[in-house]
Amino acid sequence: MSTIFSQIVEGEIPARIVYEDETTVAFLDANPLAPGHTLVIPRDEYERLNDVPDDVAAALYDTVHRMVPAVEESVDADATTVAFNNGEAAGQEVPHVHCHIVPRFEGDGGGPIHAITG
Ligand code: D5M
Repeated sequence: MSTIFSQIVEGEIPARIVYEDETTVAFLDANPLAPGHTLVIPRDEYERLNDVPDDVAAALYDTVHRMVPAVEESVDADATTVAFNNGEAAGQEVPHVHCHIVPRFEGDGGGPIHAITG
């Protein structure tokens, strides 16, 4: 049974994809904590960060690194919270590694985000 994110990668369910390459895909979170909340995933399904091979981890970081300024610019954010929920006890609901890029705004009252979850 493939994860909901694999179904997005395969085009089986719709998503607002904002970037994709050979190894990674970025799309808007369906339950955003702020406008522009974006998820970055490897195309292949790995449950946890430690399951991700080095080359895929490097590609994932590269995409996050590109997407952070693009996301900030797209919604005129002052900053971003960039985080992984890595494991169920940390609030990971979808067992397919994903990096949250959450736009932050001066005075948004969020403080440091301890748990990023939909
Ligand atoms: O975060 C899982 C995130 O995935 C949560 O913020 C909602 C988002 N989500 C769930 N289903 C979809 C679809 N179909 N499209 C876009 N975004 C989705 P976690 O860290 O696992 O709690």
